[in-house]
Amino acid sequence: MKLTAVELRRISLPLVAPFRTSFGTETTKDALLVRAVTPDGEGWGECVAMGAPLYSSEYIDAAEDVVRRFLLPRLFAAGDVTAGQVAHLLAPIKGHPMAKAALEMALLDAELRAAGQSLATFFGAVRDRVPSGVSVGIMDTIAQLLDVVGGYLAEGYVRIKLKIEPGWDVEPVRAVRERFGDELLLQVDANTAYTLGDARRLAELDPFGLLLIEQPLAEDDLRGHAELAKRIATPVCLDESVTSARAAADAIALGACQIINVKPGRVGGYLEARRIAAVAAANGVPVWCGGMLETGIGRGANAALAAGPEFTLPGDVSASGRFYARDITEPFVLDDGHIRVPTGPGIGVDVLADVLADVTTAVETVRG
Ligand code: OSB
Ligand code: MG
Repeated sequence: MKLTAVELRRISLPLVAPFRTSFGTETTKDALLVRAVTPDGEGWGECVAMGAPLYSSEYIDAAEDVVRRFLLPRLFAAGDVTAGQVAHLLAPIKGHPMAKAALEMALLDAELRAAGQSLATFFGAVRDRVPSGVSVGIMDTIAQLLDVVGGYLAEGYVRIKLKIEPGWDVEPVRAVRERFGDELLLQVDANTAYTLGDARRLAELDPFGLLLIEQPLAEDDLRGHAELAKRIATPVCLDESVTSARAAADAIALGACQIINVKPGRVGGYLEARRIAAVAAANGVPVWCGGMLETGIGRGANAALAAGPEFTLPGDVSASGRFYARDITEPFVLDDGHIRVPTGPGIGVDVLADVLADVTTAVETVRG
């Protein structure tokens, strides 16, 4: 496809409640949307970089800058470009996977829309709805946590993930297990907040039968995760560390993870995310689809990814209402604890022009 122009749009959406993790508290979601314009139609991409480089080294202003100054010129210079070529064309630019992912996503959406094929079909989806888990932030009190978890369970979420950090780990897990029982699918996510020296503390989670502990140690600490995995009974799942299919293969070979959280933005796009799922499946490692507080655009694409055969665990693909009172697409809603996978061409969601206009803080069109 010939990329004629790309619209770069910044939006700001208020969150329904603050979302606190070990790395910070979010109250609004700022996102960079990219709209690829081609003679054969348009496509949307969402950059999941956050406002500050706290989850990973990327942040939204840097993503926009690298898109404008370094990535788009290479795509425009390529003439005809397919989504499958984007990663290769952009590889000389180091890093910035979330920025690259947004561009690849927009081209993939445009291609599939033009071809009349859904992203889910393209990914080889084996289900038309995906089980929905929810990521629960760190709270001020255990009582508040129990209220919030109870509310999500009443809504129908099939799996609960508690954000943890030193000082908010064993007690909240114990309280949730005591209140909601041993059958509840429960896991925790530390976002790198621990060190190997905390192994004994983390082993205190063993009796609670957690599905997994996500990214307890630093992003670059594969050896530490492998050692930790020997010292605790809870399966270790990696998020931040899995930056590519090669990193996934390394982590598996080292024994650093028994489960992988696949996030397209973190690994440079949905195509690399599919390769990670393939590497994991070939090694018998279960995967699930993570989230980055996506708007309906990224949420729809994540639902399609999670419909792939390798995604055997419930992911962080929640209803839009988990984060947003008003989304920029028709909201994804819970249907008996599941999210329906879009069936329309491309990502299969339509952007609501009036909402989009309301939440836009800046927009610019870059021409090739
Ligand atoms: O570590 O999975 C994470 C949100 C932002 C950054 C990192 C993470 C998260 C979540 C929320 O846990 C997932 C979601 O529902 O979008
Ligand atoms: Mg995580």
